[in-house]
Amino acid sequence: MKQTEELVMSEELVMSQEEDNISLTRRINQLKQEKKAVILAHNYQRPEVLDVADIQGDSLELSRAAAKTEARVIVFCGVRFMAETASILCPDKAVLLPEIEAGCPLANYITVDQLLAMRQKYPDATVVCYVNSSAEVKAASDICCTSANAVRVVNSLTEAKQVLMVPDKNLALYVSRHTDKQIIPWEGGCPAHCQLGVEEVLHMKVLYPEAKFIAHPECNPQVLEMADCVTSTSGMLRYVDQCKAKEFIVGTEEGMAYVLHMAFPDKIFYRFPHSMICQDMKRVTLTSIVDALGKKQYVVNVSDEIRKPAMDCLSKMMNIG
Ligand code: CIZ
Repeated sequence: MKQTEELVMSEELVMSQEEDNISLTRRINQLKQEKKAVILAHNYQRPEVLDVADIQGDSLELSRAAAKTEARVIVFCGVRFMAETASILCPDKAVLLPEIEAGCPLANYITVDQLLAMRQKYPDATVVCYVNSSAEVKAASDICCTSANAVRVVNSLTEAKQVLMVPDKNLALYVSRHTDKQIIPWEGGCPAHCQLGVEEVLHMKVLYPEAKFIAHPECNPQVLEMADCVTSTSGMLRYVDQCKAKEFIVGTEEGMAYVLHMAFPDKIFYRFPHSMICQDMKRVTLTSIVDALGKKQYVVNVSDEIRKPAMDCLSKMMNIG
């Protein structure tokens, strides 16, 4: 096939994809009204999914939005632990996860039995679980944290000398540099963040010497040492807003570059070429949202037995902020 023919074909494909997205978006908006639903989307979702969301943000912001909403149905465009969190906070609402297989490899690093065994090994330790954990693990922990408030949460534990942090080792190591408490990390990590290496960061810094490097605390410690700012996705939005720089290298899941671009169209955001992609986050599509609303699927429930202690763990965090 000649190059011009190929170009025409790919332009046609893009146009037909755009038309599909317009009609799917229309359908989603209709269904949303009919079902009195709200759509929440995590910052790592696909651009077209972020575009149909009523609220986008990080886990903490979305948890707060879920707790406040008047809607009867919450469509959670994210991964399972996020929908579980919304269900724990809003037991009287139907929480839908559009893709049943959207899980979190980081959350899967620890089971409740492993956590209980660690509690026996360190009976004096306070257990802080990252929000990327199952409802059962939250129920067996003392307090939850997100990447936005992890340091604040740990430092709020005035009585605790020893803190067991699960399941993200890099986040735990990052917190240990900002507290005088003894942190015991769990050996878990986010595959998308852990794959980012020093060499790739150096390469980008050489290509874009004026750019600030912003990195998520789920990245490896050596990578974090190279960052101008280490923060959560909501923290990245605040940092870029306050920073005079015009260019940024984005050290987190690649979806965040789109969120930053939409918020600051005058600034430039570089993704890593071997992108940091969370395949689970990308499972949700406009079609799966239409199906979620139309067929009321997939309902995420948390049993009362788990919900009560998990709620306790989440409320303690939310009271800290
Ligand atoms: O807290 C979250 O939502 C996660 C998983 C990352 C971030 O920093 O937004």
